[in-house]
Parts: sequence; structure tokens; C-alpha cells
Amino acid sequence: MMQNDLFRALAPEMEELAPGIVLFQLYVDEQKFMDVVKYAAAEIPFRHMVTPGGKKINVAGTSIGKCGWYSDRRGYRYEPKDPLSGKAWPEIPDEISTIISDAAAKAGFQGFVADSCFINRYSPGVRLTAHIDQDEKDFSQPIVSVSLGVSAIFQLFGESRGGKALNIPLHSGDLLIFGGPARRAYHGVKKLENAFHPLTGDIRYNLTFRKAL
Ligand code: MD3
Ligand code: FE
Repeated sequence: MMQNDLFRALAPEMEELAPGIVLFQLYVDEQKFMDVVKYAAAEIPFRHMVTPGGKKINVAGTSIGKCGWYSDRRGYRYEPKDPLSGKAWPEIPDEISTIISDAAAKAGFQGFVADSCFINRYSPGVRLTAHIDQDEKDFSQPIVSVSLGVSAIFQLFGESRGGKALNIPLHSGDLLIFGGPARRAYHGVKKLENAFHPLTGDIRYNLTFRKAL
């Protein structure tokens, strides 16, 4: 038996960590989601975007879905096509969409259907500074996150950037749902440790499934 199967058998399927935050440990088939990352990057490679203020974003990103999150000097937004290549983002595979909708429903978000998936790529030493996700139309819709590869510490703040964070370690195969009151919270990811994972080497990927439009 794989070690992950053993943990999966011992751990509860899902756990509410705070209001609106539901963790499914080792929930997804990592290889299946790694194939999604490869499929996405083969079509539209990872790139470092810039903030509207002109700062380089150290986490590299790409998207799949009807629209993709994009940032440059013109602002943060969802784009129907990749502005760099002019190509439409690849579709979210139906099988993946169903896995995400099913998990959301288990957590109490019936009817969630993602129209966008932003994929983050973290190299060693890269962190994601605290921010709010506010470029989506409907904040009553949750965001579903899937982590792959090297583990990281996710930090959840409250309504402001400072103060004490709830630290949530995220491991490869974990699925995390943010909805309800947690949807507008500040959050970030601590500096990625230099570590090795058989699936990704020294990299961490995170896929965030959203209903943006
Ligand atoms: C909490 N990504 O792409 S995923 C992002 O691990 C982002 O790459 C992180 O924050 C990552 O915007 C965290 C989990 C997540 C996603 C959306 C949230 C947490 C959230 C929205 C509201 C509150
Ligand atoms: Fe975020």
C-alpha cells in the first residue's frame, strides 16, 4: 500500500479549520493534476507577470478555463485570451471540473462550477505576499485550491494584512476550500523551503479553481 493511501485511510476526509475553510487532506490524484499542469504549460507557458505598480511577481503563473487571471501595468483582471500570445486559455477538462465541483458540494457549496483555474508555480525561496482575491464577480462563490509537490505553509490573516495568522501546512494532494466569511480574508504563502518532491523536484504548484465571471 502506498504511504498516502495509509494516511488517507487514517485521516478524516474533510475538516473545517475555521468558518468557511474546509481542508481535504491528500484528496486528489496527484498525477492527474500534474498532467493538468503540464497540459496548461504546454499550451501557455508559466510567466512572471507584473503588478499594476510595475513590480515583478515572483510566483510564476498560467491559466486554464474560459478566462485567466492576468496582471500588468493596466491592472488586475480576468482575460478571455492570453494577452501575451493572443491564444485562448486551454479548457478545464470535464473530469477535473467534476472533481472540484464534487468537493465543493461536500463542503456545502452546491452548484459551484469553476470557469477559471489559475496555476501558481513556486521555486525555492519564493513567497506569496498577503493579499485578498477580489477580481472575481461573485464573492458568495468559493475558491478551491489544490497543492502539488513541495509542501508550503499557507497563512490566513483576517480582514487586515497584519496580526496573527492561522498557519496551515499544505501538502501535495491536499484540496482546500475557501468560502463564506473566509472568502474576503487576507492570505499568503510563506517562503518555499528548499526541498525535494518526487512529483515536481524542488517546485510547488497550486491550482486555484474560481468562478470569476
Ligand atoms: C483564502 N494562492 O492564487 S491557495 C492565489 O497557495 C493564492 O498559491 C495561494 O492565494 C497558493 O490567489 C493560496 C488558497 C487560497 C485561494 C484563494 C483564497 C486561499 C484563499 C481566497 C480567499 C481566502
Ligand atoms: Fe489568493
